[in-house]
Amino acid sequence: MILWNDRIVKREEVQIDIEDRGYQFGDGVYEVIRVYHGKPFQLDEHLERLERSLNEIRLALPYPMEDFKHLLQQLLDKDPVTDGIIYLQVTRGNALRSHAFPSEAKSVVTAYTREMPRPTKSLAEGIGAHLTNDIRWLRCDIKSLNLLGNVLAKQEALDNDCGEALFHRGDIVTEGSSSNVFIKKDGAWLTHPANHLILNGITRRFVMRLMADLEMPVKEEAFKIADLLNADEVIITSTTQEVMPVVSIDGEPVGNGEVGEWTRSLQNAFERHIS
Ligand code: PSZ
Repeated sequence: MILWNDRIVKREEVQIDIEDRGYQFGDGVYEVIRVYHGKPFQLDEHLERLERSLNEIRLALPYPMEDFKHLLQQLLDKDPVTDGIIYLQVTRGNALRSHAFPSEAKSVVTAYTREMPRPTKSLAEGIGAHLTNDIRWLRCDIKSLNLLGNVLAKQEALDNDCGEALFHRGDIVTEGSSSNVFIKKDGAWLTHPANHLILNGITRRFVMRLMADLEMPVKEEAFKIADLLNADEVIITSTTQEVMPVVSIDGEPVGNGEVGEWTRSLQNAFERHIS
């Protein structure tokens, strides 16, 4: 089933126009919400970020956010998942192709649910990461449908037998292609400040609260490639990757190459919250 504007319909019934601006310009925003045991996780936080993304690109939902929240719950009731995701996107709608905002177009909303098991094997063993130049635009804080820079980086990581690409702008490490990154160095976690160069991840914020609970110092402070390569522990965080250990970077081990102690404590705390 698909939530299509204000109706929940069969997939075959959805009609997306070839002149939808999401299709032609990537003119829209999206969210991926985790579902654990059939219930959305951090739903309000995701909807708040959606509201922010919409405002930043001067787009509006066709109805109040509260109605959208109810529609998403109805979608989940009609198409339940145990451990999965809700994907949603909002585009600037259909109009004759022309860059400037159309005067008449109505925004188009779509959402669906999908089963997605937790990545338990990689969570236990960790993944390899690949450093790559951050070629994206300068509004990475907007969860925009334009993901070409992220797509190219992720493929480059996979081509190098790595699970994630880590972006750097000059000497500064920003974030992953679909995740935020933290390093543990000198007894504290460091992560890039939430400015225009990164997406302020819902998981990033949640994990920072876990760090505080566990009395692990955490600083939102830019760090360099050399700091990353010399870190004791490295993790990436995202809605689907949770607290994912990075155990090597371009083939070189992080620390002793094993999942670190602070990382394990964070993973345990994360599991307690979602179980
Ligand atoms: O299914 C997937 O692989 C997902 S679900 C969410 C993401 C990937 N990525 C979110 C993301 C991102 O795309 C960038 C560029 N930076 C950070 C993140 C992490 O954001 P949250 O924690 O909100 O998912």
